Amino acid sequence: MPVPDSHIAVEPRWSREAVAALLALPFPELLYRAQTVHRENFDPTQVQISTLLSIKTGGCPEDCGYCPQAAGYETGTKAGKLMQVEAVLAEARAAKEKGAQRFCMGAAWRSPKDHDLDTVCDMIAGVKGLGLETCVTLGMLTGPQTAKLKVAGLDYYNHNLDTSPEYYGKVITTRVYQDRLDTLSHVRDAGINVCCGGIVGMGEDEGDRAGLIAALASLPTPPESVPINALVAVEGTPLAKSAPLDAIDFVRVVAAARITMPKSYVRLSAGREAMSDEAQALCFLAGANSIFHGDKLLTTKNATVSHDDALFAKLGMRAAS
Ligand code: SAM
Ligand code: DTB
Ligand code: SF4
Repeated sequence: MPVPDSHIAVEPRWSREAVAALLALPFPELLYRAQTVHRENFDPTQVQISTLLSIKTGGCPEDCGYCPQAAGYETGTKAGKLMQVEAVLAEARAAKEKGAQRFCMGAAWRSPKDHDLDTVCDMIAGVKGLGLETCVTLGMLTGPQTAKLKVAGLDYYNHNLDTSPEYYGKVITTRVYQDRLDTLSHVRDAGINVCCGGIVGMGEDEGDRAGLIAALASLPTPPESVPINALVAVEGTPLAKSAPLDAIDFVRVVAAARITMPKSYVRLSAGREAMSDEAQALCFLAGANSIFHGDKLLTTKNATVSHDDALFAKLGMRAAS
C-alpha cells in the first residue's frame, strides 16, 4: 500500500493501512517526513501551552478502563462537586500568569445536566474575559447544549476517540464509538473548534494505533487540536497493569498524527511526567507542538512547570505567543 504524499493540495483521507505503512517506516524516514510537514505549517521552535483544571472530579458512571475518575474502580480519587465559578477563575488567572494560552476545564460526567451546563457557561465567559482561550471536556453533548456553549464563548471542545474503532470495546462498554462521533459532529456544527485525540499504551497493537490516527484524520474536518496521551496507569483501574509503552513507538504515533493532520496542533498530553527529556525532544521533532502545562493534569501528576522551563531552555524552544 503506497504512503499518500503529504504535499498534495487536497487534504487526503487516510485509511488504517496507509497509516500503518507510515508507522512501519524506518524511523529516520518517518521523522524526516514529519519534520518536513511540520516546518511547512508551523514554527518548529514554538509550543502552544494549555493548562488543565478538573472542575468536577470523580464519581463518574462510565467504565473507561483507563480512568481514575470512574466510580466503579477503587483508585483513591475522591469524588467532589462542581467547583464554584470564582474558584475556577482564580485558577485560570494563576495559569495565565504561568504562561498558559488556553485553559481547559474537565468534568467527570457521562454528559452534563442542563443546570450544571449553565454554571460551566459562566466559567467559560469568565475565563474568556481574562483573555485566555477556553476549552471544556464534559462528556457527550446534544446539539442544543453545544449551541449554549458557543454562545458562552467556548473556543474548543475536547472529546477523544481514545483508540481505534476495533479496540474501543475492550476499553469502554458504557458508550459506543458512534456516540463519540455524534458529539464531535454537534461540536463542529455549532462552530466550536474540535480537540480530539486518544491514548496509546492500553494494550492495543500497531494496527489499532493506525486505526486511531486514521479515524482522527478522516473526520469530516480534522480536529484543530489532537491530544496524544500516553496511558497513565493508575492503580485500581482495569488497565493498571498495562505493559509500559516503548518511547519510540509513542514518537511514531506523534509523527503519524503530524503527517496525517498537517495543520492541527498535536499535543503531547498525559504521560509526560514519566517521559525522559530525550523522548519529549523526539516528540517535538516528530511534530508535537503543544503541551499541558502545570503540575497536575486532571487528577494525576504532570511534568512540573520548573522541569518544563528547564527543558524548553535546553531545547531552545518557547511558548507560542
Ligand atoms: N468525562 C469526559 C469524557 O470522558 O469525555 C471528560 C474528561 S476525560 C478524563 C478526558 C480524556 O482524558 C479521556 O477521553 C481520555 O482520553 C483522557 N484520560 C483519562 N484518563 C487517562 C489516563 N489514565 N491516561 C491517559 N489519558 C487519560
Ligand atoms: C486529554 O486528551 N487529556 C487530558 C484532557 N484531554 C482532558 C486529560 C488527561 C487525564 C489524565 C489522567 C488524570 O489526570 O486524571
Ligand atoms: Fe468518566 Fe470521562 Fe473518566 Fe470515562 S474518561 S470514566 S467518561 S471521566
